Amino acid sequence: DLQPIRRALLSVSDKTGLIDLGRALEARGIEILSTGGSARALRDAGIAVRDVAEVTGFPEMMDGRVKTLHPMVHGGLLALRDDDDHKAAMEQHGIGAIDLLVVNLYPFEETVAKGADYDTCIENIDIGGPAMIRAAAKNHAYVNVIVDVEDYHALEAELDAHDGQTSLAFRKRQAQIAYARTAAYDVAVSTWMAGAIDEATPRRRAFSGTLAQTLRYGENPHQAAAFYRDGSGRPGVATARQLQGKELSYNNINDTDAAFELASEFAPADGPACAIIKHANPCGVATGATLAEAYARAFDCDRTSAFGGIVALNRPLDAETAQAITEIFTEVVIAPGADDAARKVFAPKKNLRLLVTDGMADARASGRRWTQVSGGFLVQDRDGGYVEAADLKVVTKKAPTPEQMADLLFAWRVAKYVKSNAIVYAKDGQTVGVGAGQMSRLDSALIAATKAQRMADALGLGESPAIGSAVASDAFFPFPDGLLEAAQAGAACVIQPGGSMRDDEVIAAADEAGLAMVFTGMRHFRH
Ligand code: 93A
Repeated sequence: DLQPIRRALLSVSDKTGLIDLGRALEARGIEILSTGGSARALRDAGIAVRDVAEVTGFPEMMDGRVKTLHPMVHGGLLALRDDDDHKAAMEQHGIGAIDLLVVNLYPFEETVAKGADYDTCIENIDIGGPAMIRAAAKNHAYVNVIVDVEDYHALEAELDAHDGQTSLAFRKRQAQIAYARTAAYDVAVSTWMAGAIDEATPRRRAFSGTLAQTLRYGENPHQAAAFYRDGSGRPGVATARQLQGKELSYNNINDTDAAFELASEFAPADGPACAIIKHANPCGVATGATLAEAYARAFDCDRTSAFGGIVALNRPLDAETAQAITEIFTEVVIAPGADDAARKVFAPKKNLRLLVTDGMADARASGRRWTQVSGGFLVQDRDGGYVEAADLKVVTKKAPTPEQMADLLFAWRVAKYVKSNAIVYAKDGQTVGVGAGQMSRLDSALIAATKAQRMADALGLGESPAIGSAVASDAFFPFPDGLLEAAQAGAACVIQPGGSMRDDEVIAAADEAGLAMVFTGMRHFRH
């Protein structure tokens, strides 16, 4: 299974680590072939290199579009070393075996991310690189292929371990990585093209990811799991830096995502906001004059459920907020930064995970979300839906006051992140009762009212905070019952999409109960 390396071809866009690798190969007496820029870099460092152009007998041409696409290269990568026909062909055409291929591709993904124009993106589609990678990976019985700078050291360690040779197991693993790379590369190209031609539902669609972390287990301990990055670079749990705490679990990641996305609904410029998530649902969301106040108010909504929760903030964590958070058991805190004083407060809490992001996510950004079903998957635009006061239609005799309008919009934004059927009571920029995930909207309304009563009991309030509150429903009330339950709980105003066959009945019930009600014309199902 061991194969020696006598000749290598190095062709890399990212020159990181190239010189060290070149030296290590040269020291082993390996002949090095290389393309234009890579050859120059190696030569400048005093490493002996042969130009691929000399091997092929063709100059690099057409702006480099054709440099390695030649039988002298591909024959050297693909030939079966032990096959008489292949050996004869190599001899007849003077093709030398290439035992090691080190390639990293034109930076297509980075070029797109930089917002480059169409032609620049096209020019950054690497053709020769993937062709060589796929050829070398196919012939892994003999050939090594390395596509990640990260794996240069692994290659050197492998050569050290096997007296200058590589094992089949190593070559196979690298071949698998190589095909994942070329596949992901083409996914990036295809996804970019779908965007460029403005096609949301292309006939064929591919996804790819890069391993961020293998997880100890999935949703339950008997399920294996891993966490992948999609390469979009969007601020969030996948790209956050973990500053302290235990390894994130599958459920942590899922909940942290929900928490951060919800906190991102509140622009930092509009003031501090905090969301606390349990089992992917908000158990408290609030704004405040300070971040610590926002946290305290979010916590007050449902102190019981907040235990072991995930906290997301829309501003960098400060010491006062950090102090308050450490007073109960919290799994994860995610924020767009944390100052030194806050980090000091957290430091002794070894298990508490602190994640910092590069800013907040754009709540209205486009993008796609996908979910698997047996035998397929569903793809949809992410829910970037957003309403402002001007979009709302008052449908009752009573119109909401400006304060009520603010609470309606607040409750609505939170409801978007509550599993359907979602009912959210809110007052003064604070959730006071959340009903999530019930099969009947009436049950969600009842649960939210019960939660509000529990909040009153826990805080020793004289009356339910739902009294005088705004209530949001993620989808229309199909019957007046859910709405009447909200009125019964004390809600003074209602925000809901409208659009039910019985809207007239629901509006009449609202008028009768003395409620102000607005329609958004937009639904926020979340399943
Ligand atoms: O333009 S290409 O698609 N045509 C080729 O024949 C080719 N061969 C290698 N791009 C090609 N490459 C790529 O050039 C490699 O994948 C690598 O990313 C880059 C290295 O070029 P240089 O050594 O000139 O910096």
